[in-house]
Amino acid sequence: MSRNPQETHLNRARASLRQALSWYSNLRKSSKTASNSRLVGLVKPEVEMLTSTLNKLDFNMIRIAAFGLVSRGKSAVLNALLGEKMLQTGALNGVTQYPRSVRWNPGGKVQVELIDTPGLDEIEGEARAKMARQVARQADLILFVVSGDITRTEYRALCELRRAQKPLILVFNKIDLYPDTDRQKIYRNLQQLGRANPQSQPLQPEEIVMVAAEPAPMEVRVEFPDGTVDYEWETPAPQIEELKQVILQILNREGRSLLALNALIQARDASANIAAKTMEIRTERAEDLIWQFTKYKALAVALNPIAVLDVLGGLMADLALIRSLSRLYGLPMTGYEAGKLLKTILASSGGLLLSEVGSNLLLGLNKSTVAIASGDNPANITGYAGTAVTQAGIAGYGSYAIGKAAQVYLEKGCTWGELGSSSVIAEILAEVEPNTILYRFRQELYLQNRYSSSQEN
Ligand SMILES: Nc1nc2c(ncn2[C@@H]2O[C@H](COP(=O)(O)OP(=O)(O)OP(=O)(O)O)[C@@H](O)[C@H]2O)c(=O)[nH]1
Ligand SMILES: [Mg+2]
Repeated sequence: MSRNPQETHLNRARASLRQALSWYSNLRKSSKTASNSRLVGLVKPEVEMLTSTLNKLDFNMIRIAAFGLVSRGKSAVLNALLGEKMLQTGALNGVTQYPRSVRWNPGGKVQVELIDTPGLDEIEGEARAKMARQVARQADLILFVVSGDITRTEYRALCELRRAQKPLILVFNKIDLYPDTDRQKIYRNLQQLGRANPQSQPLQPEEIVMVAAEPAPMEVRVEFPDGTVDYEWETPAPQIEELKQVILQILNREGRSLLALNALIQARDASANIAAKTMEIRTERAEDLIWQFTKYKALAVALNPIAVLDVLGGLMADLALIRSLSRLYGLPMTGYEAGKLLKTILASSGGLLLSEVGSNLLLGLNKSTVAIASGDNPANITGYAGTAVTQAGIAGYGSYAIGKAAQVYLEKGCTWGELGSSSVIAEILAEVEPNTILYRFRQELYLQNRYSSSQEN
């Protein structure tokens, strides 16, 4: 690892995105058929997304979005961080109607963009909630703002973000409204949130920060020297310092790794979408191709009297099928997929070999000798035909299975090769230091995987 792992992560992410882009721009050049230009149109949003994500990496700008239900104080929290009232706040629900971003200079080298979003639970504002979700998807770090015990909608949104692998800080705002004991109780409840779910850890103390972004004015009793008493309204200063420190620490320790990770997650999702769209549009032609290969291979195996040539010929046909399929889809065929596929091929050739051995035992003759010896003896001819049909069936089925396996691997595995986004994500997560958001994240993923694999068993 280089002296600065964060720089390495950024460089790996850049390389991965460049590779993905070059693959998919080849798609555009590969053929000029009508279905191809339709496909290019279909995957345009993903390709554009990859391009803009790559550009963002070069700017080194970390995007932090405030996210949550209406009136929790999202805008107020961002104002408090900025130290001035740049974003409108108010008691009515739905003050913020569109996402808005402001630059924040917290000191140090990192550039930060703070993004304010509309409330998630906008009444008659499904479109606004959708906007908020889109912003959240692109953010590198989320400030999830709540102002007390959380509601079901908040809990769901929180789970959704965790599933989407979003690093977040739970900001408990408006603490000025709660007496200390209530505040501690709510804090403990928030911490236990994760526990409700067997695949989740409880939130760590560093992941929950209590603030009062825009404390309500308080009536204070003022006693004058002459004994008269008066009451005045005073607005307490915001309590935001702890949140600022937590953010600064995250930015310094892992800001660039977060940037890299987020770019890779977006690239992974974009690649998966591209693969799915490609598969969909090419299904019919792929099915034809697989069927043709299946027929030819079955025929070749049935007609070929020499056992070893059966297996070799079958193997060649399978490899050719995979190559044709990956060309048809225009999807990257990485070593990872090729390796997995090879196993499938060997298993299928194994089937062929076994049938060869099995029929030899059964008939006491191999197909080659039956062919030679059959002459004009009708019984022998039937023997030959029976063996050949079984073998051809197995070979044909093998081809079919391989064609199907190739489809699945091309679709699911296109991000797992050398420099594939999923591989680089795994690499980065394997290297993160303890006591970072990413480290906790990795534990979370580990738990999730363990949970889902125990569910499958
Ligand atoms: N008491 C108290 N009130 C707060 C605090 N922070 C914000 N508020 C008040 O809560 C209300 C909502 O604050 P906003 O910042 O507008 O909330 P928002 O989440 O941006 O709301 P929308 O944009 O409508 O979704 C305003 O009246 C704020 O004055 C706080 O720390 N304490
Ligand atoms: Mg707002």
